[in-house]
Order: sequence, then C-alpha cells, then structure tokens
Amino acid sequence: MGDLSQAAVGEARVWSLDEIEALFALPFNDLLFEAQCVHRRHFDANAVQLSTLLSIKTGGCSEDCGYCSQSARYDTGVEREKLLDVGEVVAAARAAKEAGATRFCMGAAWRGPKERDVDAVVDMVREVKALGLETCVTLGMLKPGQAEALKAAGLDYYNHNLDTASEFYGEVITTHTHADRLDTLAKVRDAGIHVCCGGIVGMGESRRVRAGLIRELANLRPQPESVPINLLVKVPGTPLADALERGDDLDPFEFVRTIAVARITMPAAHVRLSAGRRELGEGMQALCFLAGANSIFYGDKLLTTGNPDVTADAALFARLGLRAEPVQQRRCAGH
Ligand code: SAM
Ligand code: DTB
Ligand code: SF4
Repeated sequence: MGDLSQAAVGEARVWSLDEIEALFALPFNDLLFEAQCVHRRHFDANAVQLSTLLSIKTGGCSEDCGYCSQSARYDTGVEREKLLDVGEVVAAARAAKEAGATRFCMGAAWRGPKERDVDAVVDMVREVKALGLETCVTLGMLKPGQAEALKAAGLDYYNHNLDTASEFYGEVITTHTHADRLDTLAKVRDAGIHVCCGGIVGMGESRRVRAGLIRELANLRPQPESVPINLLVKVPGTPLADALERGDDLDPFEFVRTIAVARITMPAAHVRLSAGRRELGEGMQALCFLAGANSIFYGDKLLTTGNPDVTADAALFARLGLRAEPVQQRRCAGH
C-alpha cells in the first residue's frame, strides 16, 4: 500500500463538520467515484484484509452500552463465561490462520482488564503472534502500564471504538465517557501499538451524528490504522434494539455512504466492514467494497452474534474477483 505523500496530505488536513456533511450529501455516484479514486491511490482495489474475532471472555459486563448483548444489565440470553484458557485461544487462532485470516482479534467483555487479566492476555498474544498472525485485542479501558505490557508481548493492534459522536454518546453509554475512550486511545498510541478505532451506525442517530463520528475519527492524530464501521446488530433485550423495533432501520445506502466518507477522509486506513455484514447482504457489501471498504471480520461468528460463513465469503470474493490481502508492512515502523 501506501503512497506516503498522499497519506501525509490526508493526515495533515483537519476536517470540519460542514466538509464531512457535504461529502455525505453528494449524489451517490459522485461520492462512490471519489471514494474509489482515493482508494486506488492508496491500496490495491481488489485486496481485502481478513481479521477473525474470538470472544475470550463473554458476558457479565458491568457497563451499560445500549447496543451490547454482553452487558450484565440486559436480559439478552448471553451467559457470563470465564476467561478462556490459552490452549483454547491458540486452537482457534490456528484454525483462523488455516482458513486464511491474517489477523486474530481477541475480545473481552470487561470495562477494563485487571492486572491478572493482562497477565493472561499477554500469554495469549505471545502464542498467537508465534503462529505468524497479526494480533489484536479489545479489552476496554486501559490503566497506566497495561498497554506497554501488551506491546512487549507482541501486540500489533488495540481495538477501542469511539462508537458514536460525542453529542450522541450519552444516549448510548453512561458508565464511561467519550473522554475515557480518548484517554485509552492515547495510552495505546504512546505504547507504540497500532490503533483500531471506529464506531457503530444504525442506532437511531442522525446523519449529522454519523458525520460527527467520522470527523472525530479522521481528526485523530495520527489517524487510526484500522477503522471498523459496525452496523448495529439488533440484539433483543438491549435498549437500542428494543427502541428500534418500532421501525427506523438505517437506509443501507446510508451505510455505504458512511464507508465512502471514511475512505475519503482516512485514505491510508483499512476501513473494515464489521458487524452487520449478514444483514447487509451481498449486493450492499459489494457496494461497500466499491466505496473503499478493504477489510472484513472473517469467520462464522463475531463475538456473540453471527457473521457470514467462510464458504459464503469465499464464494462472494470469487464472484467479485477479490483476494485476501497478505500481511502489510506498515509505514510507521517501530510502531
Ligand atoms: N468491552 C470492550 C469495549 O467495549 O471496548 C471490547 C468489546 S466491545 C463488544 C467492541 C465493540 O463492538 C464495541 O465498541 C462496539 O462498537 C461493537 N459492538 C458491540 N455490540 C455491537 C452490536 N450489537 N452491533 C454493532 N456493533 C457492536
Ligand atoms: C468492532 O468494532 N466490532 C467487533 C470488534 N470491534 C470487537 C465486535 C462486533 C460485535 C458484534 C456483536 C456481537 O457479536 O456481540
Ligand atoms: Fe461491556 Fe464492551 Fe459490551 Fe460495553 S461494549 S457492555 S464495555 S462488553
């Protein structure tokens, strides 16, 4: 990848809300054309990075994120489980590698890890890394020193999402703040770990809120290396899903627009088509790839909900002439 001068231009620019809203308001074909042009300047247009997720600690979370099946506050049918042991994690990582994934992402339903949790995750990261996979974890908020311990174990990416624009955040989460999230992202950066940071759309937010989320992501410095864009998976029992049962599903073209605006404003990032891929269907996914999405979660399960199965994804890739991307040499060496 990586025309460095173009990437530098993308990063030097501070995006205003008006500029981002103007991108959202373009005629659909003009927006996709612009996004595809930016995409081709930075990436192989037919290569897609494959990340596989594993929930290493499921359910029973103290937090109140209104979309989440794993909060202990909502009756979603997801049971609290113990942290997996390292052998189970390595077996899943090996299977993911054999299926073609290049990155293995381990997620835990925690507000943040305790010291002994970090010790256990450090072992997992070390062993998964030794398989030749890129490593990613998403463990919630970090305390001083924890990011450094994970980096020392060989962690490549930390996923921590802004989720939504600051003005809508309080409608979704009250137990930790938007500023807490920025604080954890700064700790991850300072430790020299790549940042995976995105958000969720389809929660009943306005276009202005979606534009605000992209603006906040695009104005992070440095910009995130990976940007997961999740379409809300409506899990019965969660407050957001229950509120949305009255209608109000996001227009799928608006999801495609969100991908395109992320691509234009974060030209060197991998923009990941994340939760909600099954609900989008193949035609909409194809439009998302045209709009500049170049990464997916690959594997039959996300954390607690379903994902297209690997045979369906292989068939879709064959029909579209897409290829799995080999592991990237990132431009910020040493990070
Ligand atoms: N507990 C950690 C945290 O919140 O940072 C890590 C796991 S959490 C499940 C990771 C991300 O998954 C959330 O920030 C959110 O963006 C996404 N997510 C969770 N549930 C979702 C849902 N039902 N639909 C779409 N995205 C979801
Ligand atoms: C992200 O942005 N999306 C992933 C990953 N990071 C951890 C999680 C999606 C979860 C979807 C709902 C579930 O399966 O529980
Ligand atoms: Fe807990 Fe993360 Fe779910 Fe929020 S998104 S309830 S912090 S697992």
